[in-house]
This record gives sequence, structure tokens and C-alpha cells, in this order.
Amino acid sequence: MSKLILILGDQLSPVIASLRQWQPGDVVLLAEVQAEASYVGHHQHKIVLIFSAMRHFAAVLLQQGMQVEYIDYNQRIASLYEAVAITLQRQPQLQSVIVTAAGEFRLAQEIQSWQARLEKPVVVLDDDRFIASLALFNRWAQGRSQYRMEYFYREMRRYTGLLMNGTEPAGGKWNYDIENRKPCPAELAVPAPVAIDPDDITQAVINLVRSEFPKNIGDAGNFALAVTGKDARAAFSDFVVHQLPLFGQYQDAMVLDQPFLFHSICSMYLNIGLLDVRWMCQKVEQAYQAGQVPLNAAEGYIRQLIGWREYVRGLYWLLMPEYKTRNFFNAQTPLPGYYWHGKTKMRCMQQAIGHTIKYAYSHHIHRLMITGNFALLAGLSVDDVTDWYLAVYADAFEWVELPNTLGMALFADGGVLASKPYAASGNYIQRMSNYCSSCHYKVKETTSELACPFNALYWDFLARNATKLTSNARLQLAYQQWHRKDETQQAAIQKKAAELLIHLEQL
Ligand code: DLZ
Ligand code: SF4
Repeated sequence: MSKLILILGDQLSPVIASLRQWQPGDVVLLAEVQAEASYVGHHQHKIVLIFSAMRHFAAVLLQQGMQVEYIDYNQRIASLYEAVAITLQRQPQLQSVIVTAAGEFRLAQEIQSWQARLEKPVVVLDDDRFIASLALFNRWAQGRSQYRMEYFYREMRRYTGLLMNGTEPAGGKWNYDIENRKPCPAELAVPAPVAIDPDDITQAVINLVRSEFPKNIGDAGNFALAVTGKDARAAFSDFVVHQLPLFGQYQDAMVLDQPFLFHSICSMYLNIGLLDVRWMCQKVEQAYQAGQVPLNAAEGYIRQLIGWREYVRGLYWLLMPEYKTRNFFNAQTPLPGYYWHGKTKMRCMQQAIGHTIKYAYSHHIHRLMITGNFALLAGLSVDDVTDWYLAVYADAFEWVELPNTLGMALFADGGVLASKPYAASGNYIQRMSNYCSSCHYKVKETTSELACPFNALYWDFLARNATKLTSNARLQLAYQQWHRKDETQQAAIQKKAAELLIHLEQL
């Protein structure tokens, strides 16, 4: 009995579970649809990436002799359900639908209703592109009162054998982050990441996105990402040689007008299936074993892949849908306009948002300690902020975006992911970047007219949330510093913060 195999836009892996079920007579369906393209206002590059990668992927399947139905955006199909229903109507010999589990709760829920609506069996397969199955993650999580990534990560190192000497971690330590917090000298030469010239398929998608999504953030015209597995693997291999050796020590650093530094810019390829996580880990481990990459860099990178990434996915599925409703600080303030246009006098925000608008990318410290930290300190609406991150980054799918934003950056889950809020004043940004010297604001000042907004907002955040946070052991030092200020100083800081919060839009 022939089947319809539906491949979603972030399932572009030749080894995806649903494709492994392919048999002659089956039809593979890929569909560009309105619902997926507009459930948030995706960055133009994100849409180009996904549509173009889907078109290239479909071409490969066709070459391999599979029967492929490709619905392009101009056919104006409302949803994936409609795409499936139409295809089944046109091809009544197809007896069932098979799909790999969707990465987002919203779509996974919807797919559960399809079988009844279509009156044909709909089989959903586990997404085994992740190393940790959800069953394995749930076993690890069961009975724990706290889910700390570090312990999950150690299990994953043992499970995969990556960077292990028998039962011991390579070099004797599990984690070398202590070596990975150096600021980067501004004059250091930074190799550019691989940029790909759009081919005819990508150019057609760029034109489509420009005309169909003209108001979405970003400009499809400067798209230069890989859209095939082959180009994505070449980009990653280039990273391993040129950037990875210094990735470790400078992974938290920020330099003016250097959006990429030593980061891989491959998360978007991995998250849509163009790269395979096991292959990436092996490349990194091989480079370490060949003496081309120091251990702190190899370990730091592998931890992101088999530790953090798999951990946030496990937590997402463990805690959804309730997780999305969390708002520990009751943060409600609407997002200021500069999150969309980048026009702000705060140099750090202008840089982080500017990179985001231009490339649908910024690295983890921009996301966590600049735009995320600002949102945390200013009490920006959790819904607005999480929608923003989901929309503006080419690598953002809710399973990875929501825990990182709601949990890690905003502490809106009250400490499920992070053991303390990642709140920081301008001092941290000055230490890790060269932004402050060219900023309109003065990083050393807190209450003056030109004082860095992060400073008063930081202290005010601690003061206004004291009842929720004073018992947190990791914030004791910060609260001691706050209490050491006399009442006049505290009042001046809180007055300044109140003014900043009223005039957020003008900063
Ligand atoms: C993000 C995205 C976009 C913009 N468009 C499509 C699309 O037209 N067709 C499709 O199959 N997938 C698309 N995607 C990716 C899906 O939104 C993604 O599969 C779900 O969010 C589940 O992770
Ligand atoms: Fe950012 Fe403050 Fe530094 Fe300006 S002074 S770049 S606002 S941290």
C-alpha cells in the first residue's frame, strides 16, 4: 500500500525517519504554505533559507528516483493539513500519511488531529536525528527536583563516548568553560565565514520573499547562507579549520562590527537538517585528536551540541505546553521599536540588533547578555520577547528558542533551566566588548543623564524582585552590594530606573 511521506521544512535530512520508510510507489510531499510562513513574522533570510533548502532537497530526492510532490508558495495553500489533504485527493491510491514528529508543539498538536479529519492513518515517527531520544531524556529527568545541564551533559559524554578516555573525560575535566571567557583584542584578524552566492533556485526564492514578505524584518537581497547539505558541510569543515581553534577562548567576546568572530554560523543548517549532529561532533573530535584544535574549544563546541541543544529539546517536550505560560517576574512591557529597526543610542543593542537584522543571526552572548539581558532588566513582555527571538533568527524553532529565551535569558520559568537570572550591568558588557568606548552613554555612571541604562536597570531589577530572588545563593554577592548602598543612593538609582522605563522607546 503506497504512502504519502510528508517532509517538513526543518526535516531536510536524507536519513530522516519518515524517508527511511520509503518504498517504490510512495509519494514524498514538501509544501511551502502560508500558516508556516506566517505564524510569526519570520526574518526574510529564514524564509529564503527554508524554502530554498526545501526546493534543493526535493531536487535531490527526484534525482534519486523518488516521486515528489512540491507545492510552492505561489499555489497559496493555507496550511500543511491542506497540502496533505489536496495531495491525497489528487492521488487516492495513497493509503496513509507518514511524517517525522514536528519540532514545535503547536504543529505536533495539530498533526494529532489529522487522522480523524483525513480518515486515513497518520503515522508519526520519532525524530531520531537527536542523539537523546525523548524517552532517554525523560528517564534522566525523572525524580529530579532540578534539571541541570551539566549533569545531563556528562551522561551524554558517557553515552556517546565523545572526548572520553575510557570512563574519564579527556584532559581530566568535563568542562573547560573557565578558559572560555576572554575578551577578544579588536585588532585580531577574524577569518570570514563561508558565504554562498545564490544559485538560480535561491534567486527565485529571494524574489518571491521580497514580493510576498516585503514588511518582514531583514533584506532577502543579501542572503548568503548554504541551502544544501553539501554546502553546509563545506561551511562547517571550513569553520573547523579556521575558526574553531579560537572559538573556545573568545566564545563570549564581542567586538565592534564583528558579528561572527569565531562562531560556526551553522546552527541554522543543523536545525533544518542539512547537517548531522553526530557528523559534526566527529569532525570536532578528530580535529582535537589531530592536535589542530585545543581541548577547551573542542569540549566547548561539543557541549553545545550534545549537552545544551539536546537538553533544551528534552526540557521543551517535558514541560510544554505549560512552560510557555510562565512569567515569573510578571514582565509585561511591550517591546521597544528598536528591537525591529535597531535605531538606539545604546551601542551594544544597536550592534546586536543590527547583526540580527542584517544576517538573521547574532551569537549567543549578544542574544543572552545584550538583547536578552536588556529585556530581563526592563521587564519586557515574555510573549513579545519570545516571539521576537522565534521570528528574527534563522536557526529559531520553538523547541530550541523557547527554553533559551523564556528560561535562560528571561528566567521566566523561575529557575528550571538556569540557577540564577543572567542579569548584568554595563560592567559585564564593557569587560567582554569594545562597545562602550563608542557609546552615547557612559558605562561607569549610573544615575547621571548620560549614564549607561543597563546600570540603573540592573540594580532596580534586583531591588524590585528582591522577594523572589534574595534566597538565591548565587545572587548573595549582588544583594550585599545593593544593601551596601545608602538609602539616598538607592533612591536615586530607582528614580533613574523609573525614568528609563518610562522613556524606554527613546534610549
Ligand atoms: C519555518 C517554516 C517556514 C517559514 N515555512 C515552512 C513551510 O512553508 N513548509 C514547511 O513544511 N515548513 C516550514 N517551516 C518550518 C516549520 O514551521 C517547522 O517544521 C515547524 O515549525 C516544526 O518545527
Ligand atoms: Fe551598552 Fe551601556 Fe556600554 Fe553603551 S555604555 S555600549 S549602553 S553597556
